[in-house]
Amino acid sequence: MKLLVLAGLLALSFGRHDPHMKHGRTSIVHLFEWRWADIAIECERYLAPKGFGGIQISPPSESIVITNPWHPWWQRYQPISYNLCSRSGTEEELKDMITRCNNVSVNIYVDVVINHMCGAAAGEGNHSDCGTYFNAQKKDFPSVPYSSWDFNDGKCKTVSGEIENYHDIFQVRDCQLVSLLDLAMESNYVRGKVAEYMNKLIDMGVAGFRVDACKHMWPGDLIAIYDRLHNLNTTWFSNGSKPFIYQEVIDLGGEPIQASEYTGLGRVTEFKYSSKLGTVMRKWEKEKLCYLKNWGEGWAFKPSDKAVVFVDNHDNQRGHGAGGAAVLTFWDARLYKMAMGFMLAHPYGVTRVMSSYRWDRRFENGKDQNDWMGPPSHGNGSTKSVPINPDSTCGDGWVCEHRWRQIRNMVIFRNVVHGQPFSNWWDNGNNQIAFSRGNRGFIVINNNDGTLDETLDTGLPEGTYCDVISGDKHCAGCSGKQLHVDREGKAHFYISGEDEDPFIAIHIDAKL
Ligand code: QV4
Ligand code: CA
Repeated sequence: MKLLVLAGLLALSFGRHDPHMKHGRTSIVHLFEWRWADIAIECERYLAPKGFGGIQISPPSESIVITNPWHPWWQRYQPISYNLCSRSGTEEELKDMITRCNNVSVNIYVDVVINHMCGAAAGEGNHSDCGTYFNAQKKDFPSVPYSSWDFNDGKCKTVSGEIENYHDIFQVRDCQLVSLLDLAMESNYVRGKVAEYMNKLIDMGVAGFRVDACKHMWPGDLIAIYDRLHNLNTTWFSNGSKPFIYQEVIDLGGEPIQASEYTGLGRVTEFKYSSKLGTVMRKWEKEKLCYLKNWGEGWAFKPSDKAVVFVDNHDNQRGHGAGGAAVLTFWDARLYKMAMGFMLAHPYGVTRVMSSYRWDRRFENGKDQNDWMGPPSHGNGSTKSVPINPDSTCGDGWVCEHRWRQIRNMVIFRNVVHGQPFSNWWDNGNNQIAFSRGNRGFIVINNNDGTLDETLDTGLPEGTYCDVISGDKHCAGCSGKQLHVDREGKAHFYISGEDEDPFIAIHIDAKL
């Protein structure tokens, strides 16, 4: 009987693990805090031609507006209604973006904040993105509508009403996460409102969701909501496609709530990946690149087909959430590019590329005092658009890691080698490694101080290849290094330990 129920649950949830990417594309880019109008044009002019499969967008729901500190990025994680009106734009602009991105086969995945509404202390004086009335002190959100009935306070047993102890699973699910009003998700009414919000987005054409704060919601409540979701819009997706679901569960071990409780429902964000890869690249805790040989499940990660992976995310790149100081970001560009190169070459998981903005980082007592700073903005707090420089990088404080040649070309590499096995591993017992993906792509990384000077088995067919890290293949030429693979599949690699980018990647589509 139990087995039958389990089998039924598995069958029901099957399909939510598939990101539905088109044309063999494989990666998501998180365009953190971008405006919808900028995303629409980025799909057409850059993401589609460069083979990006989808975008994670910032929460589109109307949120509180905080002015002290000044319009922090995290105000968007405090919804006050499910109106599609936010700092990134209006519902019309959102709709236009979804349509235009879908028309060039770039999927949209929406960050949905459904565990809670805004902070409990917000009263009459607080404002919202689009002027909708709310009063958090009275638990009054008339535009959903939610009222005091719809929150968890009765159930939470801590004195403060907040989560005080992550070892008590009831607190973690039923109490307030940093004072955010916690929704009572066992309620049929709340489930209905959340599903209505998500279904509206599905009908508009989105391909799935990054579900925020899943550790703080009971898996059973999430199943009840997911089961109410529509199939994807058939204008762009095949009949019967279920929305892709990836759930934010920070599980670095050591807590009773585990990501595996959620992997039957959809994918989960594998945070161990981010924190461990940073540790290895930095050579902390005696880690070495050669230990990456069994990267993936061998490192106690969730099964590959249940995971979404990333080098950094919008929280841990600024010390929020978890992952710690090891996490690599654009601030450590040299190691970051190597880590991204490794992630995108390695077969594990669905990969997500972070695209950030710069802020005035200011460390005091080991903490960034400005970790709250919102995106590049005008004086009134509205978000600036993303200007593109003649060299195709972004201006005005937008970092656009996804446009860095080394990262963009590895996104393409991943598409080219999709489905190919991890093979031809080589290491020097230290911080020099290499591997192929079947006979379609090969990467060599030198994270030693010394030189790498080796002849290696690449698994690739004979020919001359363009290194997509140091340059690009155009027409018949190559603006970077060239590598010669002989009849046996061997090639000679030389990488100085001092190179700005001490790694080389070649693939079948970059053959000259
Ligand atoms: C503060 C105090 C409270 C106090 C309250 C008084 O912390 O103890 O009672 O003031 O008003 C912000 C502030 C936080 C403030 C809170 C409520 O940082 O100081 O409480 O608002 O007003 C983001 C930010 C949070 C931010 C939140 C809401 O990271 O700092 O809180 O947005 O604006 C855990 C979770 C995981 C979570 C991670 C950050 O398991 O789910 O923490 N990650 C996701 C998102 C993240 C987001 C949230 C969840 C919440 O990725 O970006 O938090 O939606 O590990
Ligand atoms: Ca909760």
